[in-house]
Amino acid sequence: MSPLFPALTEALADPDGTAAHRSALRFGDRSLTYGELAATAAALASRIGQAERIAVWATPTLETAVAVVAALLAGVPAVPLNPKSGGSELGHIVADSAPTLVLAAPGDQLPPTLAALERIDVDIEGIEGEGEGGVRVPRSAAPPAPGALDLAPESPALVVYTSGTTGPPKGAVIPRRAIATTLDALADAWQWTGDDVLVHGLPLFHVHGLILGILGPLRRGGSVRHLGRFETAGVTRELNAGATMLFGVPTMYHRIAETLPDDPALAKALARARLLVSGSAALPVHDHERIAEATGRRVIERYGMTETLMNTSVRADGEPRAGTVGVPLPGVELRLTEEDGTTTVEAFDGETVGEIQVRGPNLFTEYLNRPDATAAAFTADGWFRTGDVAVRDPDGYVRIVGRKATDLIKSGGYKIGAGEIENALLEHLGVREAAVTGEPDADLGERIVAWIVPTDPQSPPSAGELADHVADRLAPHKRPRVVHYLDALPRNDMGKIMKRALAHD
Ligand code: MCA
Ligand code: AMP
Repeated sequence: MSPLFPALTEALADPDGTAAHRSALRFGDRSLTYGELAATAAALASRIGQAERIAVWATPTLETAVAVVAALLAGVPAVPLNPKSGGSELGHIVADSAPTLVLAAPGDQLPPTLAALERIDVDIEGIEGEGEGGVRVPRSAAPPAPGALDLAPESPALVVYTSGTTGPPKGAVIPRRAIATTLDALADAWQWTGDDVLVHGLPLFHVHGLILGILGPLRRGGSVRHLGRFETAGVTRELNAGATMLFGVPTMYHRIAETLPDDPALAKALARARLLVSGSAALPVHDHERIAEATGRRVIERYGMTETLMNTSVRADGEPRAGTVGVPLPGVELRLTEEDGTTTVEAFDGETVGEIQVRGPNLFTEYLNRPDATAAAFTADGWFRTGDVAVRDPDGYVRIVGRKATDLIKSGGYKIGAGEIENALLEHLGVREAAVTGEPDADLGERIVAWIVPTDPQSPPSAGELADHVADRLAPHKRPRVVHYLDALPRNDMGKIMKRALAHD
């Protein structure tokens, strides 16, 4: 397989060449050229050595990007950890993925769950600089292990944890082949080149922010400017300072749409961008239209999943169409199937619904330690069942209209399983019974709603207490935003909770 990052390989081979001086990563006022990134990551890669698997404390910082690149150079699979993960979620991920060491920025406080792991600090200050624009020389650059840049395509690159409907998150094992394939398919669809400068403020422990948002520009030999946290002012600043592309989840574009009427500078900046891309959840047509009206630019959507990386996209040279996720990317086979999961829907009529199933080199290999779940995710003939339900327009554009599992909630672009929140709520002594649903939310897409039967109806735990309880155990984005108190949950004759009855209360 050719190297994952040709520009890094070139910079390693010729540290004084032009490629080495190109900008690679910038987070706030800290940045690295390809030469600096190659040297820093190579030095770190040599310290990772032969570890079987490593964890990365994935704060939205330069250190995280360097750590992941180092792991890829070393050929060691990396598990990005959400630094806001609560105790039980982190405990599960660490026990399941069994990393031998953790990479973190110097000074980061790591929780006790990680205390048993060897820690390596990602030392970017080890680069001594001549200041802005000058040539900086790493103190301890060591060449990567021979062949490390050229590993077997099937070898695992990342293990990314993703929620299911019940139980704790599962680790999707993503091979190098899938990363290279998906990024090259996006390059084709978006005419994405090394001249592009991407801006975003996405978290770095998921596919969107990490694989598309960091590894994407690096594979192209281009650069990325990360905002640290999403803010419309940062988007304006970077697009005015040469950024050409913006990636975001619908919540971010919704906030942009809300801000635009009072912020002409933001409208002007967005109008200059080459490409505005939304993904991870559906961007409502109303937000599409507000942005188009204020900026003259159309946001394009792409559709992906942790297990499949990217499946479809509106192409840069295609017709943007709000409410659709475009056409299958090069190399991706996509079909719709009927309820039985195997009979294919042949219609391209914008009406006939079916489950999206995909096949192709963009897919993950397996769920770590979960052969049962891996087997269940594929049909007998090797198609991955996405669980997303869609129709296809006559020209092949895919329109997602829903999903099979009502117990999966997409909030702020994060996929969240109702079951894991219910389990966390049930660990609260004041909770006798719990059910969790998602309801529409203009900002988050869906908000998490908890339906609680308190142990003591006279003194139920407050909504804030339950939100904190979930945030502490799982992660803040999984906390319920609304809590309803009931005397009993509606159940059918089999004793199963009838969530549809709840949602319509
Ligand atoms: C509030 N906070 C709390 C609590 N209440 N913390 C602890 N306990 C509490 N009870 C804190 C939060 O941690 C947060 O802190 C702040 O208050 C605001 O909270 P929240 O409203 O939840 O966050 P937000 O600022 O509104 O976040 C919106 C967001 C975020 C920025 C859009 O949802 C986001 O980054 N989403 C991206 C998700 C994503 O990347 N998904 C891709 C999955 P603080 O402000 O300090 O954080 S990959 C995927 O889906 C596929 C492959 C694909 O297609 O892309
Ligand atoms: P995750 O498992 O967090 O990777 O989320 C994957 C899911 O996000 C998909 O199965 C879809 O339901 C949803 N998704 C991603 N992109 C889009 C999009 N552009 N429109 C609608 N849903 C999307």
